[in-house]
Amino acid sequence: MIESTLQKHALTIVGGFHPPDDEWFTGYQTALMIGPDEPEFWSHFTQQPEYLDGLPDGMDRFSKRVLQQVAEKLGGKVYFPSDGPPYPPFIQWALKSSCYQSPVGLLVHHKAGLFTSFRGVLALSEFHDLPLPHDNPCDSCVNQPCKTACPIEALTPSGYDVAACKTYIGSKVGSACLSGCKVRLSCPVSQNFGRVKAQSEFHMKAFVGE
Ligand code: B12
Repeated sequence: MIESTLQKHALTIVGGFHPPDDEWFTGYQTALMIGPDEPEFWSHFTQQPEYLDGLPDGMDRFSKRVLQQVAEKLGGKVYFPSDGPPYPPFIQWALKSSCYQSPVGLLVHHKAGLFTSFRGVLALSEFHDLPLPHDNPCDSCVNQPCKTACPIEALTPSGYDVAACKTYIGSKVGSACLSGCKVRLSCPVSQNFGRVKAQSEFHMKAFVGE
């Protein structure tokens, strides 16, 4: 029922966990990490008022409207990755929910690969069964192309140089990265995920403009 409600908004359950009784989840027994349902997400989102109005943070505004409605319907609450600073610990939550740390630091997921991302986390008071766990796809990835895919070695196993990445993408020679981060694109799992190029462009433009 939850999955079909989310699918109407081109969203899906990426993973979940049964949370501890901490500052975020007191009174809630289930946490579900919600992400875009690819490849439908982009064509759906671009028909929504938050995209069409051309105002800043359209995807965050869309996520808030839709997931707040879903949370209300289910009697739960929702946290968003952009709620900050200080930011809710999405990375820690993801690591409890079928996501792993890849060789380059980014999160990796068995379906999304390095394109793993979240639109929110739903906190529900009932105990729900969780999606089945999956192995880390990097364990069976022989070539690990992500380690060497960045043309300027800004994102490698030794870390992420955000300033160098932004400067390069903003330059003429680096503008090819605007259609998608080469590291994320190099992941064999990501390549079968169906992330639309226009969506990658949207995120990379937002990233460089920050
Ligand atoms: C701030 C932030 C950033 C900052 C990081 C600043 C820094 N490193 O100094 C900037 C703007 C650079 C950034 C960039 C990106 N980010 Co970011 N980011 C966040 C955010 C909103 C908060 C992180 C935070 O400060 N947490 C609090 C601190 C205390 O915890 P922390 O674990 O130490 O946080 C660190 C990591 O999150 C890391 N980080 C954040 N993003 C990224 C991206 C990469 C490539 C790496 C290696 C590390 C990294 O930087 C944080 C500060 O050191 C999270 C959402 C969330 N609520 O967690 C998303 C998040 C981590 N980012 C995400 C994404 C998708 C990206 C991008 C890849 C997307 C894009 N194209 O815009 C880009 C990278 C560009 C690229 N190569 O494609 C995803 C996860 C991706 C993944 N598979 O792991 C998240 C969860 C957002 C989401 N909606 O799903 N991000």
